[in-house]
Amino acid sequence: MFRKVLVANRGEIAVRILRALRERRIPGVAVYSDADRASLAVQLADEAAFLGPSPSAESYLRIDKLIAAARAHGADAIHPGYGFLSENADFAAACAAAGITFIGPTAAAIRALGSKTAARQLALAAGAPVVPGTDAAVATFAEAKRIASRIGYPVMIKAAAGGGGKGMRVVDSEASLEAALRDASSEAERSFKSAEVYLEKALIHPRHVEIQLLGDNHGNLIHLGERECSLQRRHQKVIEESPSPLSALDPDLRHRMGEAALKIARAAGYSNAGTAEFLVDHDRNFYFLEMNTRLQVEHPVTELVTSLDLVHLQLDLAAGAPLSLRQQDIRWTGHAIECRLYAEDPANNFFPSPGVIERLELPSGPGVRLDSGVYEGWRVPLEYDPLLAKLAVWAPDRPAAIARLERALSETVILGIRNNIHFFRQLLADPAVLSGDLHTTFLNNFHYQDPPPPTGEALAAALAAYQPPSAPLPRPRRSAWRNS
Ligand code: MV4
Repeated sequence: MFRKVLVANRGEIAVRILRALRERRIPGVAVYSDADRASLAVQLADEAAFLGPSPSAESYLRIDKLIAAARAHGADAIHPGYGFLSENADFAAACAAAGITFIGPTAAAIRALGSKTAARQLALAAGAPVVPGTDAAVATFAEAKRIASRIGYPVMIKAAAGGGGKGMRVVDSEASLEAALRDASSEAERSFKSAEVYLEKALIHPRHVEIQLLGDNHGNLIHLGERECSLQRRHQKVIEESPSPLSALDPDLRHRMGEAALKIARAAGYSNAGTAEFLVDHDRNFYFLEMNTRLQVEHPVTELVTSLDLVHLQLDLAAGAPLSLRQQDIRWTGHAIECRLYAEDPANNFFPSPGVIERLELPSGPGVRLDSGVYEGWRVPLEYDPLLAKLAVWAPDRPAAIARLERALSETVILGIRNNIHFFRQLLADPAVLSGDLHTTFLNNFHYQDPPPPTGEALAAALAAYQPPSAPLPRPRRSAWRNS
């Protein structure tokens, strides 16, 4: 096992990984930028390394500084978390070159899956279903026209180097194909420094279902079932759950998607944790979209239904241990749902709302799991994604899980910054969400309303209960989990 592990990330995921390291009695090194000097991760870590100024480009995205910090602290492995450099093949390669274990797949596997067209070809060759479309980037308008009329409109133009919706266009008819190709291609060039685009048949109101994978360095691969992530806003996931409500209708779906995901992972020589993303249509046909070569934000819902710890498993696998679990050992129990608590203003187009958390009451009780990266008095920096915490619940079935999540949200208080708690409370009351009839464009037509201000008795009670925050910052540094 590793001597010491550097966590090349920030926020709740850095805390999540440091917790696993502490449980393994492996010293953990946090990293921080100027804005994160007093972060929860820094407080909880055994050691901490300063990276530089707050902008990510000068701190969390600097491969050279991260490798130097790992060396200086004697870390023999780096966990990249999600986002930042987690899917950067050059970072994985730089770690390997420095004799540091990158806790994730090999640089070669990351590279092979990084191009969406290459990943499509790999899936096709492996016999997994992909959306009808082109096998490679389209070179000319004439070619695009031919392919589009073969697969039928509407078609979707996507960036080969993309992902996450950038450079994507839906085209309803040939008349708008040429302009859309030009737009998508120049957006792709600007965003990914590659103008390559390809075509797929556009699915109408698809669901987004993904399969969690685990592989060792000895060719063994298993899947841990699915997560449904159809509730998204502008390609940002809002709620994730496992199992997918579809599994209730079609118990065999998990098995078939799992097998498809495993074929793709085998073909890519995949190891460690990863996720195969699929679109699912109204007839429950599924199509491979892309592979995420990292631990995902929503991994807790899989952990809750499988009773496994993905970060512990990542550590074992990265250290070279053979998979300790066989596919037939995996059992799924109950239902888990997660929502992402953000410093953002749902009444103002979800605009980020950085600032000081004046008061923080987080929920607990049966079946509640909180992965938080913040504390009362913490200033949410404006430089990064304003995710505060993930609230995940487990219950025996989906209705009970939704009720539990509502209960937990009702216990949650975040003052000082705008946040999306009330948005979730409204969303969970929506009949479509309650019935599980979800799709990726659902939130385009969901209209949030701020709650009315409290009046009368409620206001009087709130005022009576209110205690102004007592000079909160900075909180005394915790000495490695012992409360000071
Ligand atoms: C699609 C699609 C419909 N048809 N592809 C969006 C992000 C990128 N990873 C793939 N995306 C989509 N690809 C075809 N052929 C609809 C989407 C899509 C979507 C996918 C997953 C989650 C949320 C989404 C929201 C809008 C569109």
